Amino acid sequence: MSYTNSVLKMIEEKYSYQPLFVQAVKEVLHSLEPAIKANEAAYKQNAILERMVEPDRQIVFRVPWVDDKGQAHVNVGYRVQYNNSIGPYKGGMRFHPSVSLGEIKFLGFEQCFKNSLTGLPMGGGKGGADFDPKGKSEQEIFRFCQSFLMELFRHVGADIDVPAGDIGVGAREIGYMYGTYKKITRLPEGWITGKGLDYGGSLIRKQATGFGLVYLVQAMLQEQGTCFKGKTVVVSGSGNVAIYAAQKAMEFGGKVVAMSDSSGWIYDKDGVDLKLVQEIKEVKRARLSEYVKTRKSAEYHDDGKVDSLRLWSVKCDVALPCATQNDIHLAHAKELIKNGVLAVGEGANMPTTIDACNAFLATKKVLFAPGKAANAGGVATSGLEMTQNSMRLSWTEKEVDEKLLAIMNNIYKNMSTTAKNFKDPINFILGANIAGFEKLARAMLAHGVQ
Ligand code: NDP
Ligand code: 2IT
Repeated sequence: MSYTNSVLKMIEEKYSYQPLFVQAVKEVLHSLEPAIKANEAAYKQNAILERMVEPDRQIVFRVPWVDDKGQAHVNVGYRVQYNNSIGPYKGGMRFHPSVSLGEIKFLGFEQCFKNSLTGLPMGGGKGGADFDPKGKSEQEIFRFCQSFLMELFRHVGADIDVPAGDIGVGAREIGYMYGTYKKITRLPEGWITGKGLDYGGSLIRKQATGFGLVYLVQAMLQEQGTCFKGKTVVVSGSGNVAIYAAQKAMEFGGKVVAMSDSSGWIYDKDGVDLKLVQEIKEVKRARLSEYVKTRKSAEYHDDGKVDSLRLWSVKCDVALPCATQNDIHLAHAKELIKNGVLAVGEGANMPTTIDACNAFLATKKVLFAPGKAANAGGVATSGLEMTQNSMRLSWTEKEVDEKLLAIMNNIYKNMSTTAKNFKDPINFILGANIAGFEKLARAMLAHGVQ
C-alpha cells in the first residue's frame, strides 16, 4: 500500500465519525500521490502526512448565554489550531447549527494549504460554534459573542492565532468580539481580521473573497483565450462571498442570472439586481424570496437545501458555488456539463463532492478551480490587514485591490504551473494541493519533528 493510502486508511478508521474531515483529507491525499512518490522515503520517515492531518491542538468549550426572555442556553465553541509552521494560526470562525469538531477540522485542514498558497506567512486554523444567529436580536448576538470571547481570548493573539469571519460571522459579530477582547486584555490589537474600517480593518477585505474568486477564474479563462465578458453566470449563496463574486463577475461583463440562500433560489433572466439582493440580505437580513416581490419578472424556487438544489440545472457558462460544503453533487455536475459549463470556481470551502470533482476532471475540458486556490483572496486580504495593523497604517482601496489581484494571479500561475509539471495540465485540484503542500512540507521538515 502506498504511503498516502496507508495514512488515508488510518484517518478513515480513526475518524469515521467525522465524515467532512475524512472527505477533505481524502481529496487532498489522492491528489498529492505523485508529489509524495517523488520524495516518499523522506516524507515517510518524518511522518509528514501523519503530522499534517492531525491538528496541533483542538480547543472545545462551553458558551453559556442568556436570551431576551431571561432563559439561559448553552452552545459549544471550537478553535482548532491546525498548523503554525508557516506563520500564526489563521482562519475564520463559523456560527451555524451544523458546526461540530469534524466540520471545523475539515475547514482548518483546508486552510493550511490555502494559506500556504497565498504566499503570505500564515499558518492554518479554524473555529466557530453550533450557534444559530438567525432570528436572534442584536442583544442576543452581543451576549453570545461576549460569552464566546470569555474563553477564546486566552487562546488567540496578533502573533499567535488570528481568527476572522465565515458563515454567520460578519462585521457585526467581529465588532462585538473585538470589543470584548479589548475589554478583557486592554489590547486594541489586530488579533482578528475583517474588522470595521474605523478600528483597524482593511479596505476591500469585505469584498476580497468574492473579488479574488472572480480574478482567479478570469485568469483561468484568459489562459484558454476567453474571459467573463458575455458569459452567463450562476452563483449559489447570497452571503458575503456570493454577493461580491456576483458584483465582480458583472463588472467583468458577465450576466449573473441566479443566486440562492438556504431556503431557495431566484432566477432572473434579465440579470440579477444585486442592489436589491444586498438590501434584502445585508441590510434587512431577510429571505431571498422577497426578491420577487419587487422584481415581478423573476422566479423564486423554494428548494433551498443544498443537496436538492435545482439551481445547478440553470444553463450557464460559469458556475460559482459560494454557499457551503457539498453543494454540487454528481447529478448537478452532470447537468452542468450537459449544459456546456466552461468553468467552475469554488467560492465556498469544499462545495463540490469528490464524485462531482472527478466528473469535471474527466471531461478534460471544464476548468475547475478548487476552493483552496479560488477563495484564498479572503484570507490573503486578511493577511494584508495584519500587515497594515503591524505597520500602524492603512492602505488605499486601490493599493489593497492591486495586491489582491497580484496574489490571485500568482496563485493561478502556481497551481497551473504545478499541474503542468505533473503532466496533468488542467487538473487544478492536483496543482493547488501539491503547490500548497510542498511549501508547508518544506517548512515542517526545516523545523524537525515537532
Ligand atoms: P455568509 O454567512 O455570509 O453566507 C452564506 C450563504 O450561504 C448564505 O446565503 C446562506 O443562506 C447560504 N448557506 C449557508 N449554509 C447553507 C446551507 N447549509 N444550505 C444552503 N445554503 C446555505 O457566509 P460566507 O459568504 O462568508 O461563506 C460562504 C462560503 O464561503 C463558506 O463555505 C465559507 O467557508 C467560504 N469562505 C468564506 C470566506 C470569507 O471571507 N467569508 C473566505 C473563504 C471561503 P442564508 O442566508 O439562508 O443563511
Ligand atoms: O475560509 C476562509 O478562508 C475564511 N473564512 C477567511 C479566513 C480569514 O482568516 O480571513
